[in-house]
Amino acid sequence: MTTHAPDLDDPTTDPLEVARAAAEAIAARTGVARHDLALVLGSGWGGAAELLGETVAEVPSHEIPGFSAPAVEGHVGTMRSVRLHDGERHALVLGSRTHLYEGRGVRRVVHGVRTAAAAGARAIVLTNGCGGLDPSWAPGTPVLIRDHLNLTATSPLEGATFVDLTDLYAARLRAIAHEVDPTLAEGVYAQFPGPHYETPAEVAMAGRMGADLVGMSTTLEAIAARHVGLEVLGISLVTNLAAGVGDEALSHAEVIEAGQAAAGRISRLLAEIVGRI
Ligand code: 8IG
Repeated sequence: MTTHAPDLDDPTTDPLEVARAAAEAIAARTGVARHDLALVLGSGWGGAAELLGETVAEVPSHEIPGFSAPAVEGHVGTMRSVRLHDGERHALVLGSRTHLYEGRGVRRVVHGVRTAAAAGARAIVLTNGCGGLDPSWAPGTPVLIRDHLNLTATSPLEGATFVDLTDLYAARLRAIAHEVDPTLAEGVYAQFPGPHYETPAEVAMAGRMGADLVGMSTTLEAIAARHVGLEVLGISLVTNLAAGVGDEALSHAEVIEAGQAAAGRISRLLAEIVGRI
């Protein structure tokens, strides 16, 4: 608990006002007045920010207005300010996210993204762990998000807020990622509400609709990011074959293992991409 920030759950509160309060608290707590870009670390990505630069401050997220404590094992409930290797820019690393399935409302789900923009970020890297539909993507394969299917039946935007989502996942940033790793695959990410995994029939449906990846995050955050003018890069870590694609049952232990196995590759990938953004 910190300040007298407005209540995010009060429908008469402007969520961007809470984001500004959060950004002020972050500046005060980290001593970094302005963050140039932000990253959200999803399942399996916990250690992937280690090579970005030097951590100059670390703050428990729930001490910043509008943020709540993480609910998922393998997620880290802290945010960090990292000075990048150029010695000038700073990245705000959000070590956890609020998922839609937590039932705390869409405003909480996208609060980190809005806060990043209020803190000065121009670009955001959204990472996640997900299921893959392509059987050639072994657990531990990173895949660039080219586009998405928002299957949550909701939006982070309220009222008549019409936002163009053409090129939501910025072609400029995807080109940088391909430069760093020419072998990176691209795919369409479908967000389901969760928290259960899909049935095999639902995975088959998603595939016919154009999905290559299935998960429980990212699309609402990407929409909110575009709304506040952030450039968006999305990277999924395939931690398991989606239900019915392989023969194995899905488990959260498998998710954590795949993240650990891929740690070196995805850490280098993130650091090199961020260095060029
Ligand atoms: I990690 O197979 C992870 N998150 N919806 N389906 C969905 N979310 C996921 C999956 C998956 N794996």
